[in-house]
Amino acid sequence: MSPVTEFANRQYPDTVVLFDVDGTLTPARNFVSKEMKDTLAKLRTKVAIGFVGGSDLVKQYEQLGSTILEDFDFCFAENGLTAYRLGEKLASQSFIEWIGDEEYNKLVNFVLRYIADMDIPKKRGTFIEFRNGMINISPIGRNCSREERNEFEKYDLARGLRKNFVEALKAEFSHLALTFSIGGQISFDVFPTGWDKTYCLRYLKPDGFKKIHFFGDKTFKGGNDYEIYSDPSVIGHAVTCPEDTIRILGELFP
Ligand code: M1P
Repeated sequence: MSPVTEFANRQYPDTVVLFDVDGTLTPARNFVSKEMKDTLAKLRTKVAIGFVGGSDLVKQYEQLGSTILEDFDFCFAENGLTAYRLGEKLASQSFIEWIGDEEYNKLVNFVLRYIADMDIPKKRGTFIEFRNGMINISPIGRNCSREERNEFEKYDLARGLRKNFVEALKAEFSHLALTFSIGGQISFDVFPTGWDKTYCLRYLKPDGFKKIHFFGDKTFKGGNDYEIYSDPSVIGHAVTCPEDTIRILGELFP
């Protein structure tokens, strides 16, 4: 079946709407609401839909539900470095193959030393999460509790801990084309420059969509939605929360 036919039953077959996850479809690292699920199901009768999150697929299953591969036409985890179209996995690249073990080890050693020297009230576990298309670094550690996560976010906002960490990494690894992106509450992502959310756009090309909408909450410069939001081929929508997403969708696709 040709790609065009696969979306021909939608009201606007040449349109795809992509969503960031945290802060756009769900509250940060939290669950999707019934209202959002119903809104997306209705939207899918009109256009093709997809999500593009910085997190890995496991977290997106947790937040968006166990049927994401059936509920979305396109599922893009880790900015699209893990990609599915109509439930089928698409070919991808990997961070470790790109960077190589030698440089990767230097990066890990620097990060762990830096965190060891950080004077912060709480440290938990999983300071580096190794993913397919990126690594995720968290000074408090990814397996902190929700309460600890909220506390850390406030503590960091007042002190710029992650900002300084990123500056130190940029200086130390200036010979590598790496991007450091603060997309959530307790961590930042590290990936090759160009492997931001615009990476997923290559997977939309074969379907020949004429309109690509993107909704995100971190659309400001330095936010992890900035590049895709400002891409010339994309119609960007900046939102403040999931309710805002629903409101704008209601105006665009009544
Ligand atoms: O989707 C935004 C970010 O969500 C998580 O961030 P944090 O745990 O810091 O709130 C992470 O999965 C991160 O990779 C992702 O960019």
